[in-house]
Amino acid sequence: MADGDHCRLPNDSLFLGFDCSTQSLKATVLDADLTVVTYDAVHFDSDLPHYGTQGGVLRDPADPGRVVSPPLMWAEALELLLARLRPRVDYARVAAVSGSAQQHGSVYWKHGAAAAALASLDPAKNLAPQLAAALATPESPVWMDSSTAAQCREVEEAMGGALELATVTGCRAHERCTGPQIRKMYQTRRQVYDTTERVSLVSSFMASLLIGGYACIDETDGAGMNLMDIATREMRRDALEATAPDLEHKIGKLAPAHAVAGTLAPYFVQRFQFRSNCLVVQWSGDNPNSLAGLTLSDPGDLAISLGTSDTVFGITDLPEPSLDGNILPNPVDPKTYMVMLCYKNGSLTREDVRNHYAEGSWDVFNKHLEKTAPLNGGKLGYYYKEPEILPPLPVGFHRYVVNSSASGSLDEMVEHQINQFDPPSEVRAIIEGQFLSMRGHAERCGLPVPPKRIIATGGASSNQIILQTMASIFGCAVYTVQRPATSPGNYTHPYIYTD
Ligand code: ADP
Ligand code: XUL
Repeated sequence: MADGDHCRLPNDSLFLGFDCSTQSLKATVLDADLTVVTYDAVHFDSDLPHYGTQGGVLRDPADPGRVVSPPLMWAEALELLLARLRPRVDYARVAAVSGSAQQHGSVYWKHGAAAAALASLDPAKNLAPQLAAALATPESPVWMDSSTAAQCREVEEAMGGALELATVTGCRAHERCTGPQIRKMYQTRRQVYDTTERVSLVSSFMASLLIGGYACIDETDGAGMNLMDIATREMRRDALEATAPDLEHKIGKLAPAHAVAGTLAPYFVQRFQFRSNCLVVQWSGDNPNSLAGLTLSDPGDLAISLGTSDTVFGITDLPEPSLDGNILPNPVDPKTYMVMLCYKNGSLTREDVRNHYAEGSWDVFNKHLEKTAPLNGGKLGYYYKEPEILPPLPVGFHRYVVNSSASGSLDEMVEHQINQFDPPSEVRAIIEGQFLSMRGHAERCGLPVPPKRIIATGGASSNQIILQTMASIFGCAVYTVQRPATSPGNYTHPYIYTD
C-alpha cells in the first residue's frame, strides 16, 4: 500500500487480528487508535468437538510422538469466529485483517487446489467442506510433534552438523521444525508428498483462506523450518535438497511479515459483508508476532510467553548460534534478530499439577504457591508431561531434595531423588523449576540475565502469583499486557506492575 493510501483510511476504520494457536482461535478488533473494540475466541475442543481434539491436537496411540491437528478445524473455527463477532463488528469498517499462528505446523495442498477450491469458494456454503478435497492429507503435523528424530539427524548430517545448520537456518534440527516434518512426509507417506503442490505453514494456510489463493510464507515464521537462511531471508538450496526432492516450488516465495498478501477473498466479502478492498496482511508465527506486539526493542528486555508452550525471547544484533535456542529475523527491524527458547511443558503441564495437587483450581494453586517459601526448602522438580524440547528429555516427573552439605558449601550440595512432595511443594517446585530452567538457558543463549525487565504474555500471565515468582527468580520487575477477558470489555491499563 502506498503511504498516501494510509492517510485516506476513514477515521472509523477497524483492524481485525487473529491468533490461531494450539488450543483456540482468538480474534481481537482494534480501532484506528489501537484501542481494543472487542474480542472473542473459539476453543477447538469444546466449540468444535466433532474433530475430537484434546488441547487442540490429535495423538496417535501407536506412535505417541506423533501429534497432528486437522487444518479443516482451523478453517471452521475461522468461519465460526467471524459469525460470532458479526453482531458486534461492522465488517464494512474493517480496513485490514492479519494474524498469528502456532509455528512450524505444515499443511499439504493437493495439486490444483488453489484454482479448484481456494479461488472458487461458494459464499452460500460453509468454508471447511469446500476445502476437504483440496488437502493432500487431512492432518497437519504441529509443533508438539516429536516423531522426526531420525529425519533431524539426517538433515543435520547433510548440512555439516547441528551447529552448522543452526548457524545458517537459526536452529539445529528440532523435531517440530517444518523441514524434518516434510522429510518424514516424503519418506513415510510418499503419495501425500507427491500429490502436494504447496506446503503452507499454519500462518500462511490461514492467510491463504483469507485471500482465496496461496499466500507466501513470511520471513520470520520461515525461520522455524530449517530451510531458510536467516541472514538473507531466502530459502537455502542445500537445505531444501537435504530435506526432500523437488521442494523449492512446493514452498513458494517468501514475503516480509508486514507485506500485504492480497485483498480479502470474495467469499468473505459476500458472506460477512466486508468491503471488497479490505487488505489481508501476511500472517506470521505467534512468537515473532508477540515480539512485535509487545514492542520489544531494548536488548535488555526479556519477554516470556506462558501459553500452551512457554517461550522466552529477546532481541540481539549479534546472534550467537546455539544448540538450545532458535534465532529468527526480527519482524519489525530488519537489522536485528530474535533469540527464542521454547519449552513444550508449559500451561498443560502446569494444569496437570494443578489438577493433581490443587483440586483443579488456580486459586488453590496460588494459595499453595503463597504459603511455600522461595526455593521450597530445597525441593526441586522437573515435570515433563510431554517429551521436552529444552533440555530434550522424555516424559517423566523428577523430584529432588537438595541440601547443602555439613560444610554449607554449595559445591557440595547433596541431591536425594524422591517420589512425591506435599501438594504445596509440588506447586512451588513446578513453577520454580520452570523459571530456573528459563533463567539458566536464557543466560547460555546470550539473552540478558538478569534482564532490565520482563514482559509476560500468554494465558498464564493473567496469574499474578505466578508472575511474582517469576520476578523473584529473575530478579527484576515483571510487566504484563492487560489481556482481554473471555468476554469483551475492560481494556483500561496497558501494563500491570507485578514486582
Ligand atoms: P495458546 O498457546 O494456545 O495461545 P494461551 O496463551 O491462550 O495458549 O494460554 C492458555 C493456557 O493459559 C491454558 O492452557 C491455561 O492453563 C493457562 N491459564 C489460563 N488462566 C490461568 C491462570 N489463572 N493461571 C495459570 N494458567 C492459566
Ligand atoms: C516455537 C513453538 C511454539 C509454537 C506454539 O518454536 O514451537 O511456541 O509456536 O504456538
